[in-house]
Amino acid sequence: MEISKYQELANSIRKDVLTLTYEKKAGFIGSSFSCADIFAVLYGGYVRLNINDSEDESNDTVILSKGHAASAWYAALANIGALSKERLFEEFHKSGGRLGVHPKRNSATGIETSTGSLGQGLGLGCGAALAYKIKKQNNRVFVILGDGECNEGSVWEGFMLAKKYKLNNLIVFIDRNRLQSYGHDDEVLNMGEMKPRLESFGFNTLEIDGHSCKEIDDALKNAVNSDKPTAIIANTIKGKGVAEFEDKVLWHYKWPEKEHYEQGLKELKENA
Ligand SMILES: Cc1ncc(C[n+]2csc(CCOP(=O)(O)OP(=O)(O)O)c2C)c(N)n1
Repeated sequence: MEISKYQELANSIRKDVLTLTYEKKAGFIGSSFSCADIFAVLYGGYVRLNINDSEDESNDTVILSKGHAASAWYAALANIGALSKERLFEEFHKSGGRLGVHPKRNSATGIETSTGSLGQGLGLGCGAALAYKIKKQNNRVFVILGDGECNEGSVWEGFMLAKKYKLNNLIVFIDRNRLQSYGHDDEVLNMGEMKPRLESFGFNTLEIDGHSCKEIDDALKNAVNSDKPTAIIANTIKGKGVAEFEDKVLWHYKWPEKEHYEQGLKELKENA
């Protein structure tokens, strides 16, 4: 896909997330905007998914380990036709519905793993990648981690395991927005320089601007040809795309009011 198409897709994802969080008064807008460009390039160009068959053996596995950003995942799936927009807007955060604020296994085509409790996704991803190796299938596994999530020890067990089993079919994004739910990294628990750490864990490690679709695309081109597991440190801004939401701890939790919604749509339209 052309870079401009990825950018259009990212913009549509943000618009849908904005509308969802405004209408439903639910979801995590800052966290979802942070990884919108990553989702756009993944689904625009790399994830092999039969949108008509969630059981298709050739489907790749995507795990949103920072599960609270599910609205961005649903919006990405809706924008590639794997989930209808009607269902997206009808069922998100609806009592009895399956499109929860955190992703639930088998709730939509392409969602194989429930997440929400941080620190679980990489271990699950390693298991899936190892299973594909054992079954001699060439499917890939994409895991999206939060950087605050990387404070969890279980994440580092996953990084160790990936090297041991030579999981070059595993591609991990770290959404490095340096803001968690209670403050910035340096106020909570700073991960410091992640690149040398990940290299020392045996990863093909790339560091990019996580809002540049071109850099995300280049990193994925590199990753799919790597003989090692790949970690992509994507430097991002939480809430990226609407000035009011950017890099503010409040917008981890807050839902847009009418004025934020209208201003947000205006800015997203201007950037389209
Ligand atoms: C095990 C666990 N502990 C705490 C939480 C509550 N929680 C939800 S989001 C969040 C912050 C996550 O920060 P980060 O991983 O940096 O993701 P971001 O939203 O900034 O992209 C926390 C602590 C959780 N979901 N799971």
